[in-house]
Amino acid sequence: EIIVMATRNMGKVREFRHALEPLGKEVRSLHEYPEAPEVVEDGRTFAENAFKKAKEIGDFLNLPVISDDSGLCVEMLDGAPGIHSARYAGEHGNDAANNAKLMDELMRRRLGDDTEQPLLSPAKFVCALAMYDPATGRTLESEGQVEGWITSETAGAGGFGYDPLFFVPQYERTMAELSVEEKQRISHRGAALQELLKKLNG
Ligand code: ITT
Ligand code: NA
Repeated sequence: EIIVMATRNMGKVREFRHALEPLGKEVRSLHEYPEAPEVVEDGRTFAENAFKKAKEIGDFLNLPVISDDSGLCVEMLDGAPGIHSARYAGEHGNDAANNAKLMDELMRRRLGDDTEQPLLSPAKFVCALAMYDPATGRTLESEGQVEGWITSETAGAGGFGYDPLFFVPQYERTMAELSVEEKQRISHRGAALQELLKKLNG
């Protein structure tokens, strides 16, 4: 069975493949549908943006799709970058620039603070998923979160996005130091996907 993920983010696609292929699903992304439109993400929440992506892409392709809208919320930055995570530094999907900007903002807040704490701020990743079938008009939605800390030094080469700066207390490593399997077990995306599959099958 084919599942179309309404995303162009290959980091996300890798994680969905890892979770869904063992269930006998073939995961396609928008790289296989280059004619699909660019969806304007002007919602106020992850869930609104996820729904918008699923609806517009599903109606365009006339296929059932799942979309993912996700991001990083940093406590000391009042929840930023949040729904703007993909273009925090200005250029969409430039992970290196986004990570540099995050360090910059947190270091600015730390000025005058003489402690040399490697853990700079509590933070969480959030993932909203929406599954939409244009044949029935039916939508299923789910959301997952994972809490951790932003560290002052990047570590690891796995994952994508802010993973090298996101310290996971449970593993005492950054998200980028985890295998896909380990990340899946504790991540916002893993949790959201489990919830979506439960709704789909129950
Ligand atoms: P699509 O809209 O095509 O799915 P996108 O990358 O633009 O791709 P989003 O608008 O949902 O997707 O932005 C998600 C951003 O949040 C992503 O680019 C990362 O910077 C960050 N992010 C989300 N999940 C993450 C994860 O598991 N690890 C690290 N960073 C993540
Ligand atoms: Na978004």
